[in-house]
Amino acid sequence: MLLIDPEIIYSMDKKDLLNKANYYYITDNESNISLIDQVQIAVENGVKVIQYREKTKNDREKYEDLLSIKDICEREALVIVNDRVDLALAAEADGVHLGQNDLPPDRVKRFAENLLIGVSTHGLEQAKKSEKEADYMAVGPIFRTKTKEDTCPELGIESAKRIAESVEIPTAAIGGIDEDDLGSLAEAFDMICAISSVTREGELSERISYFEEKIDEVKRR
Ligand code: 3NM
Repeated sequence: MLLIDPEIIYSMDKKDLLNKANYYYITDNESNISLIDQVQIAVENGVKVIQYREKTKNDREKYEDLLSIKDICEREALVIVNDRVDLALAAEADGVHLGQNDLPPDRVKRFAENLLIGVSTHGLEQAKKSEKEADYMAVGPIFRTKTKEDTCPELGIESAKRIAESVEIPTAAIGGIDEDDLGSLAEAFDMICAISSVTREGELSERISYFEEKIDEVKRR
């Protein structure tokens, strides 16, 4: 009998979820809804990838949040930890998302081989490099964002789309995106991430399901 290591099967499931993802949800401290409730609402509305981004809590609180988030996601959505490889490993999350000043992705892959690795990229050169080292990449900022400080210059839609079309791994557009941009961006990007225009405007479940469905509709065309 051929026995397949459950870790290998799970890693196939992870890639499968990544490939199905449309709207990429990042938790928002500035929402009036708790992070855990945000995740619950996102998963109920079909989101397949959740990034835990939390800048105020201590490590123990973050670890405990991650355990709760994993329970909610239960293999229906990926749990990706922003920046912190140690927290991702401790909580047995699905992946880690690394910025250009975080640990190098090729190094992380060597000691954390089961983690999916996402990388933030801000131009073509970084994207071409990350393509060889990461499982997916974010490309941004597309527009000016108020959510993150010290971002790189805005890429604009056309230049960001050219970057997405020139790499082979899944891509997520990020930075200042609202619903008017979904039609154009989803022609080139696999995933779209918008924080403030979803979490701080209107009813969260309606906003998420609108983004999820709109991106899916454009990708199916
Ligand atoms: N990373 P909003 S822009 C977390 O360019 C993050 O890498 C960015 O938030 C990058 O949708 C950004 O509210 C914030 O503009 C995105």
